[in-house]
Amino acid sequence: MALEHSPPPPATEGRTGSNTSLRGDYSRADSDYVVAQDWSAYTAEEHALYVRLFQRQSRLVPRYACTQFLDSLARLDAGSAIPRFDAVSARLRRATRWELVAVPGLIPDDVFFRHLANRRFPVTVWLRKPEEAEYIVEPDVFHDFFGHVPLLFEPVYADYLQEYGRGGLKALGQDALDYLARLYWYTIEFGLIREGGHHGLRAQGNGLRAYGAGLLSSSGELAHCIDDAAAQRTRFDLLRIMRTRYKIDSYQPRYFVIDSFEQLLAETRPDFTPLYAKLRGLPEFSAEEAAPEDVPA
Ligand code: HBI
Ligand code: FE
Repeated sequence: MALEHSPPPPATEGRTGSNTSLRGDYSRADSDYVVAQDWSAYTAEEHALYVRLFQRQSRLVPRYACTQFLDSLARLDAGSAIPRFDAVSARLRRATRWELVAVPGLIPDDVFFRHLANRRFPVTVWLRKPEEAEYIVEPDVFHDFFGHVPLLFEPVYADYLQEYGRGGLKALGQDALDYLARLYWYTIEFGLIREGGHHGLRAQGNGLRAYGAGLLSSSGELAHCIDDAAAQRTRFDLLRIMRTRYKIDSYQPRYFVIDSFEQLLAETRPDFTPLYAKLRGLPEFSAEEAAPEDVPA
């Protein structure tokens, strides 16, 4: 079934602004907002820009990205052109039973969650313009592919993302989307991990690494989140995260740090219903505000 109009902007806080129109072509999307990638329609200029973005980030990630991301990226060998989603899907299915689906851009929350709950990751088909090389608001193919896809090869992370999708579907029925969207933001998009655990020190740095896609695909924030002393880094705390608003138009003032993907998965498996009930009685934090119980990470 073809849609006749663009989707309603997802109802998460600020993710797509208010009613600003989305940039993709939704006219050919099916009822799950899936489109054909139409790989042959990318221009030589688009492939060249993608390669430029890929090379820029590839120089940064060895210092700043988590080990699992680096291992997957090396094996993906996806830096010579905009990747063909079908080819990557075939490999993903074998590795973690995930696959990629092509989408026109941001899609409604319920559709997005249903894809994740079924181990399908929506990847935007279009690429940013050259003048947006440094910064873009909506996700494009570079953000979605470079930032999100490598970790789908990591079995525990892959399970976490599916659990997140299931949780999202539940949250919609409980009027708890704002809480759950913050978990997405502070883990899947802007999460940090302390490799070797909070008590162990690694030879280089402190083992502090990025695993969030918004960081991994960013030219500036990737170094900032690890190196800048002004960035606040707080130990992962589900309740604290769900109480914390976020910024979409600047670097994050605060990052939450996990010890392992196992920790993330274990904390996300339980039913959040009691947590949501508790949250409704608690005040929220602004993005920059510190809480007395914060544990520095
Ligand atoms: N659509 N394509 C796409 N990518 C997203 O990250 C996305 C979305 N729709 C909704 C959505 N995210 C939110 O529900 C989450 O950020 C919570
Ligand atoms: Fe993203």
